[in-house]
Amino acid sequence: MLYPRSSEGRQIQSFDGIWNFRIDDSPTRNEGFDQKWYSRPLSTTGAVIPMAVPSSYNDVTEDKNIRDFVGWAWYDREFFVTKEWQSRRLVLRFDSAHYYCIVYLNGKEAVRHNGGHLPFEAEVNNMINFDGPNNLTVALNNTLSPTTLPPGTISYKADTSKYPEGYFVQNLQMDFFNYAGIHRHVRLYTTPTTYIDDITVTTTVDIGSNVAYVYYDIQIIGNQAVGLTVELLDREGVIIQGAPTSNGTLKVMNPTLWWPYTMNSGIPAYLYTLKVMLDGSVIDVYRLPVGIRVVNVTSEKFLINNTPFYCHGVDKHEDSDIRGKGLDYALIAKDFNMLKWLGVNCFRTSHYPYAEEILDQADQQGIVVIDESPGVGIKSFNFDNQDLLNHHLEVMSEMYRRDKNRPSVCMWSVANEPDSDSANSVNYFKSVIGHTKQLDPTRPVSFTSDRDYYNDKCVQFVDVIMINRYYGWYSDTGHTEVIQRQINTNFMEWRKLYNKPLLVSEFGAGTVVGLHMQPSVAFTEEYQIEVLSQYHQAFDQHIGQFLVGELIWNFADFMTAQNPTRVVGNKKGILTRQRQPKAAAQLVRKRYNSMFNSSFNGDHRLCYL
Ligand code: GCB
Repeated sequence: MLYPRSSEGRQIQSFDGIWNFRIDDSPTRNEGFDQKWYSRPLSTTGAVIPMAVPSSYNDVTEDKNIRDFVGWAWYDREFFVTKEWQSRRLVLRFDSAHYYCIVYLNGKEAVRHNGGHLPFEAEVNNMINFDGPNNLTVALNNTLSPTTLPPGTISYKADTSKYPEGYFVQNLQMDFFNYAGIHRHVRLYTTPTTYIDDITVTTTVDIGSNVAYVYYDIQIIGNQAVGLTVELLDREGVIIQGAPTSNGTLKVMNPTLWWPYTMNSGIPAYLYTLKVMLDGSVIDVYRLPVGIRVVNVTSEKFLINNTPFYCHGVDKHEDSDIRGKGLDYALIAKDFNMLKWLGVNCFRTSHYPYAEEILDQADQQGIVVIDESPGVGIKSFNFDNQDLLNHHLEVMSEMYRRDKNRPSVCMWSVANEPDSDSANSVNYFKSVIGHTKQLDPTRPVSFTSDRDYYNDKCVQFVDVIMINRYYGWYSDTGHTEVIQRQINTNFMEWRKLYNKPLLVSEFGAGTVVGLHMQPSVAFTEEYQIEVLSQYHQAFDQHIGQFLVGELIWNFADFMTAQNPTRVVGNKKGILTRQRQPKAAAQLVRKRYNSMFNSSFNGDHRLCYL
C-alpha cells in the first residue's frame, strides 16, 4: 500500500483536526450500534466533546473514565469534496487507529480494520456526496483480547461484595499504557482510475565492481495497455536510468549507497527517487524514495554494504504526554535531534510499527531501524490460538507491505519477549518467522528473547539472536559488580549453542530524574550510570567478535498501566518523558559518539563507493 503522496496525478485532503467524540460507556458498550450512532451526526446522539486527530484520547481530557475507558469510542466530523474530484478515484486512508476500527461514511460502512498500528484504506467514490456535507464516523474499540497483538484479557469481577454489578478490568500483557484513538493521519486522496497501485523495490550491490542493481515491480490497476515509464533519478533530479516495463532491473554504475550516518563523514543518507509515470506523466505519477544498500548476516557479523555494522542504539516508544501515541511532528523532529545528539545509529520500534513519518526520517537521516511487530507479551496460553497466529501472520504481511521499500529497515523483529521456552511456541514462531522470510528474503528476521540459552526453543529460527537482559536490575538488584560476569557467561553459553551474531536488545535501570545518592541505590541517577557502564565494559570485550549491537532500554521514560513497580510510568529512559537528559545520557553520548570513529564499527567513510 503506497503512502499518499501528491503528484501531477494525485491530490490529498487532510482530515486532521478537531473531531466530535464520545465514549459508549453503556453497560453493554453496545448502545452506539443498537442506536445506530453512525447514521446521524454524533452530536445528536448525546453529549460530545472536542477530540484531536491524530492523538490518543486518553490524556486529552480531565476525565478518568475516558483515560481508562475500555470499549467502543466514537468519533465523527463533516467534510466536503469538490465536484472536480467526481471523475477521480477517491481513497479514504487511515494511517492507524487503535485497535479495532469501523469507519462509516454517510451512514454506510466504508471499511473496517483489525489491528492498532498499520494503515488501512478503502475506495469511497460511491459513498461520497458531492452536493453537500459528508459525515465521517469512526467506531473504535481498544479492548485487547487473546486474539489481538498485543494480546490481553478481560476479567469480569463477579463478587458484588467487592465490585459493582457488571464490573470488569482489562489485563495487559505488556509494559506500556494501552493508548487508544485515531493515532495517525486520516486523509482522502485521489488517483486516476488507471493508477499505480503498488511498487516493490529491492537493491543489491556489487561492491567490487562498483555497480548496484535496482529491481522493481509495479502493479497497475485499470487499463493495462497504458504507457509506463520508470525513471531512477539521483538527488539532483538527474535521470540515471529509465525503463518502459512494469518490472525489471536498473543497473547503476558508481552508485552512491545508503549508509547509516556517521558523525564525521558529512555524507547524509543518500536517496534516489524511482519516478513511475503512466502515459508519460499525463495519467498518474508516483515518486518513491529509494536507498541502495544491501544487508547480510554471517555467523558473526551484521553487514550493511558488506561492511560490519555495530548497532549503538536505543529502544523507543511512541509516547508523549497529552498526545499519548498520537503523531506529532515536533516530537518526531525533537526525537531525531536527540538521537543524533546521543550518537545513536539504530533504534528498534519497540513494541509495534511506528508512524511512517518516523521511518521517513530514519530513511533520510540514515538511522538503522529494527522494525518490530506488535507481537509483545505473547504467553504460552496464547500459542495454541489459531486466530491469534493467523492475525500475527496478517500483521507481518501488512507491515511488510507498508515498510518493504525502506532502506532504514534492516531487520524485522516479529515479537518481544514471548514465552519462547514453552513447547507450543515452536510451531507458532516457525510459522511467523517462516512467513516473514518468505515475504522478504532480503532482510534478516528475529524476535527478542528474555529466556535463556538453555530453555529458549525459538531462537533456532532467527538470523540474529536478540536478548533482553536486566542483570543488576530485575535480578541482583543493587549489585552492579556482578553484571560483567553474568553478561560474559551468558554470551559464551549462547555462542556454544548457536553460531549466530548476538545483539543485546534491552538493558537498563529505572531512574527517577533528580534522585541522587552516593553510594548509589536503585532508582538514582548514579545507579543508572553504574549499570550502563558495567554493560558497556562487558560489551567492549565482545565487539568485533560476535556482538553486533546494544540497545538501551529506553530512549525516554514512558507511560505504563498503574502498578506498584511503576512510578507514573516506566522510568528507564536516559531522557525524561519530556526529552530532557538524565545524567546517564551524557555517558551514552560520549560512548556512542566515540564509536563512530572506532575501527570495530567499520569505517564507513572508507567504504563509500
Ligand atoms: C522488558 C520489556 C519492556 C519493559 C522492560 C522493563 O523486558 O521488553 O517492554 O518495559 O522490560 O522495563 O521492564
